Amino acid sequence: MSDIRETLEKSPRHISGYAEGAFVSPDGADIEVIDPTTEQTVAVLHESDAEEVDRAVAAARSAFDRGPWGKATVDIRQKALMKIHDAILAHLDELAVLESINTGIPLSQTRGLHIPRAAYNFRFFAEYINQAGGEVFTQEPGLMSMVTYEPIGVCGLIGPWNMPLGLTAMKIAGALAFGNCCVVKPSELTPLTVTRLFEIIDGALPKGVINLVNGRGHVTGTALVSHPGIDMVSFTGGTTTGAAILGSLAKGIKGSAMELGGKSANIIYADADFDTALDAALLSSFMNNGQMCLAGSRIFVQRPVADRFMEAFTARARAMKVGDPLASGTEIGPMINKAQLERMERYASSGLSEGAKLLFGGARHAGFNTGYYFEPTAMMAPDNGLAICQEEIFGPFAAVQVFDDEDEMIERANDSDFGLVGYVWTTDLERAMDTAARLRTGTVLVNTPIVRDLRTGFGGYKKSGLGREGAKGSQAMFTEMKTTIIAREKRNFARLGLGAGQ
Ligand code: TXE
Repeated sequence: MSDIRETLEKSPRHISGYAEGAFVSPDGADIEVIDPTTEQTVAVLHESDAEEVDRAVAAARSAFDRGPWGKATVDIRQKALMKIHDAILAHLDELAVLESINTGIPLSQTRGLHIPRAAYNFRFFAEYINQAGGEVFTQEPGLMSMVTYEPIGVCGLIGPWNMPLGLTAMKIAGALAFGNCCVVKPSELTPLTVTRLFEIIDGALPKGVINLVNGRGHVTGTALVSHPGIDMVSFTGGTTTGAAILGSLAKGIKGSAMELGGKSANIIYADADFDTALDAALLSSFMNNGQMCLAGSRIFVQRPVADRFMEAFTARARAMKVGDPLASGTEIGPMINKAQLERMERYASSGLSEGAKLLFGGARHAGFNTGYYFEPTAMMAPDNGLAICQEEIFGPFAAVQVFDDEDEMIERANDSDFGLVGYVWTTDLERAMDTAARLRTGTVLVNTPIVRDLRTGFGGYKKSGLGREGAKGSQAMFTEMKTTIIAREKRNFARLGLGAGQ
């Protein structure tokens, strides 16, 4: 495993773009891609500038407007999607190591979850399009109203750095499944696996159907979202960036799907199965190095079990193995970059200055000479108004609040700009159903940590986003709904111009 890292350090990979079925070497700025564990350069990204973006969009536009993909049979699209699925699994080990090197996420998670999930996205949509159809309404005699779903056209797909291949694959699979062509832009921090995907699927699709641009948000990203040749943008990333992209899309009246931030409540009632709720609280706060939009890191625990929870949560978190993401047994790796590490420090000091009590952690990890390591951290917050309870921290940082009254707690849980996920732990079915119904979030998970069932929609209320990813949600995102009304027999309707009384 670490020989891949050694090779990359000796000879950093060159990250470029892909358009019209071939790799291109853009003339834009060269940007170093850093391994957050070693702080060494593992790749040099040749940035796609506006001209390069234009070329990629033109390739997608031409493939959509004149190529075979939009009209390809379901069978052809299924075979292509399954080819990509198989290619990812055939490169599972390599992609997982690359992902761990680039993101700092432990190999057990990239190999066990992220890369298999990236592959599964393609299989899921290959199977889904076999069953997906339209609707026909025949309520009025002689009239038939047909609703069909047509590809939207050219999709700009912008991915984040916290699960680079898995989340971007979700967008690519959905866009292709419904007959679209696309231009993909991974995060400039983590371009390794998405770019590698383009290499391993080279030739699997007609030219121009899928294109790649690499670069920073304010250069490549803005050129892509403001390009008149795209029809929609599917974006996963921060809420502020999402708002900027929406502003740009509004000018061209373009569609969008936005998967943005979260600050999800994890509610532990006193009657919950304590040990399972504890296991899940650790996972929801610290998996993926805590860098998850769906982290359940705003923990509400009911008073009768609060002390017991705090004690056990602290002991288990302190025992977690922080280390090199490639080393076996590592449970938490470094933050994605120095900026994110400094952001953690800022939240630690803002929490304390606003009156939170430190349970554990709270500082840079002292045990490493290199790498952006932050200690797994939790603070007990006196109320929900603190910045650590309101803002998405995006790191291994939990904010715990104690509650007595159920109604008052639900009010606090909903007192958030975000509304992505809510977690509920109770053995009382009525309480579970009631809490689930009252949480203003796109997904509620009862007595389970996160489960992503692609047949359901995933997305957020409020500033957590627009639209849903998954089966019907992705269909809505990547298609235009067309209504065709057909008169099957001659109909009577008002006849103008025949003189009064006719
Ligand atoms: O993400 P950005 P950043 C949150 C998290 C994190 C914060 C900032 O709180 O700390 O966002 O992270 C591209 N036009 N999440 O700065 O900026 C960019 O190049 C077009 C939550 O890394 O949102 C990258 O490909 N594109 C989250 C992508 O947007 C632009 C995942 C995400 O970058 C652009 C990641 C622009 N103007 C961060 N500016 C989640 N919900 O899972 C940037 N980009």
